[in-house]
Amino acid sequence: MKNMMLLFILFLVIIDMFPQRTYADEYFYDKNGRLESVKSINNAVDFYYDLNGNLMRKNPNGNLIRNGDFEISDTSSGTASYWRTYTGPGFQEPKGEIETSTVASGKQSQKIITNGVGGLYQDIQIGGDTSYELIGRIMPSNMLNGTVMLKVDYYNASGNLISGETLAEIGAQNLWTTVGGAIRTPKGTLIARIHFHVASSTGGTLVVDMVSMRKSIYGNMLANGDFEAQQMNGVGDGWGKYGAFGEYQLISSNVTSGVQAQKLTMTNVGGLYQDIAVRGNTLYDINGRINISNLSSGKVQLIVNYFDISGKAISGGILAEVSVIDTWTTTGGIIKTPIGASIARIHIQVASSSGGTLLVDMFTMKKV
Ligand SMILES: [Ca+2]
Ligand SMILES: [Ca+2]
Repeated sequence: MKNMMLLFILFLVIIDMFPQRTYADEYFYDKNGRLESVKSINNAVDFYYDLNGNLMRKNPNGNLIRNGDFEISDTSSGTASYWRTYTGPGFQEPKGEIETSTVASGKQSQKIITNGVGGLYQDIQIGGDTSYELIGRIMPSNMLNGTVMLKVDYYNASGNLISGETLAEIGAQNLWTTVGGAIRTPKGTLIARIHFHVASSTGGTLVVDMVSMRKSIYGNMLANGDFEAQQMNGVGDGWGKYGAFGEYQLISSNVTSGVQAQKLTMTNVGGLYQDIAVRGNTLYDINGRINISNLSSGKVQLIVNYFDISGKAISGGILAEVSVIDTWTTTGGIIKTPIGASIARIHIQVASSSGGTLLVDMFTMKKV
């Protein structure tokens, strides 16, 4: 009897290390009590509201990650709901903190502080032999060595590891970088374990936010390229401002995808940018739509600059230019990253000292 009991306890301990399964629909609400998402096994529906709170759109291909924006947490834990830090041989369990000053979306992000190799994960129940796009925004700091990775491990119905892959790896610190891209789950996959992994022998600090995973055969690597997600200071989540003082606003009157587009009213040279983790010597296709309403001189340019694993600038240049007025124009092209590139910084820039006004929407980047 005693032995049976011991076996049972051992069984429980082992089971706890296996990927977690979910069984029922889960309902997620925003801070205003509006239904934001309904998630079930390998399925999610997201709900979008206009600035007045009216339901504008349902997206049946919603985000499969639970609490991917880290807005849900309880005060007793430093790790946001649905996320876990890892323990076990070879790992240093990180200290989790809910971060409220350095965020990429909403009011919270997840900070982890490690003394060695360790990280944060979530298990997602999904389908095998299926294509998804998985992206997140990360900001490493206080690392003396090593890198930060986005890794995915695939488990079968018995909880056995089938295979794993590293989707992105960066070493640049104190910058928000979008990491991720397309994945195809191996046959027999029931659970994908999504890791944000600090691969540093002395550890470091990592802030994570805006994690999403959707069914997709396209595999867009940009965060919020369609400017549908919420905003901070008028700029769509995931994007940064630079250059001249300008006005930034998300508008819903003249859009080319979904219900929102980004409006820029610049008084001099400047615009929007986003840093994306890339591999060196690799082809990517970058495309987006631009609608210029006012530009007295110069062009609107798409510029890509490259940085190495330590964050040092390598090279860069203009990918495309637009000057057509009052027309949604698709612009972009294929880039080949230089050898050693780790980050591509994409700028959408008004290249005119007299400024200009334009709308931006539907930006995508994918591996060719
Ligand atoms: Ca957030
Ligand atoms: Ca849009």
